[in-house]
Amino acid sequence: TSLATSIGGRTFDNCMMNAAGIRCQSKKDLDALIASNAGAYVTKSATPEKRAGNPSPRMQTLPHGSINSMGLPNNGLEYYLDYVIDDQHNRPGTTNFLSVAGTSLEDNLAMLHEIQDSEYDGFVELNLSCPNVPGKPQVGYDFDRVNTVLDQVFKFYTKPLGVKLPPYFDLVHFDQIAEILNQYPLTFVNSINSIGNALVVDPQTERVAIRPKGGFGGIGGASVKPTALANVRGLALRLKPEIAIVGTGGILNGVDVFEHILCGASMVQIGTQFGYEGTKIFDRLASELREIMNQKGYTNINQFRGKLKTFD
Ligand code: RRO
Repeated sequence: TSLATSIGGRTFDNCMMNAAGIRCQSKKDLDALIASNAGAYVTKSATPEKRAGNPSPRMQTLPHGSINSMGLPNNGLEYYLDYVIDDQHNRPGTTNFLSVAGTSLEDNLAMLHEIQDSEYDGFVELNLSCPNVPGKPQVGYDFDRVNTVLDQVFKFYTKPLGVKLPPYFDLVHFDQIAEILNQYPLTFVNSINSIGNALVVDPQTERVAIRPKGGFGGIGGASVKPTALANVRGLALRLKPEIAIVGTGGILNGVDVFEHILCGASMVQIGTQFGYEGTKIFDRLASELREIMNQKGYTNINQFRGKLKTFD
């Protein structure tokens, strides 16, 4: 039973990996992902320079997931670009994901120019959906802005690129974002980032759960799975077939992975639950997904990817 997948002509021996932000900020974190059974890794979203992020406490465990307002703490683009290029030399033929999240169009273009001019030949995941930088809106909710960003990027960028999107909640928004994305030579889209600007209240202390932004933060984990599946499915039905879908959100077990793939995901990413379990989660998820596939008589994921049934 194979868990292999392919995106943009690159193959991966396992369709599961970490989600950006979780246990991928340091070289030590990334080394652990390389040593694991994950099919690839994505780096913590980078800005041009190192950032400390928001004040703590900035993440809290919840009964059904997590809330965070990390505020883009990262070691700066050069740190991650050096790492992925080194890895490319050490393990030729493997593809990984370098995440970038400029807080302005200028920063995104400057970083992508640097990547374009480098030796790096892996995937870039352009994060258009960070909900947690005070004063900076989520680009993915401003459709004209998404169009402007991609128009500027593809004027010079020729390497494989995908975008990380926020969750959408209206079918008209699926139509509108897909119409824009379909105009560009994107390799993949990744849905979803956390459900932004939620509020968790502790009735005991009568206080919010995290310090930044008065307690407002992004929700991940089990409670976001139906929203994540809707976004994966909604985009799978609307995007041109050359654009692969990376499914992220609410994956705790092999059944969740199976559901994301049924909805159209070619690769899945695990955030909150990977944070809780560490790299051994990839062994557990692989054996759980294999068991489901074996029961159903599937020998590879393409036999059921995107084949979700509806009534009528
Ligand atoms: O660092 C963060 O606060 C963060 C980012 Br960049 C993101 O894209 N999604 C998220 O939940 N947190």
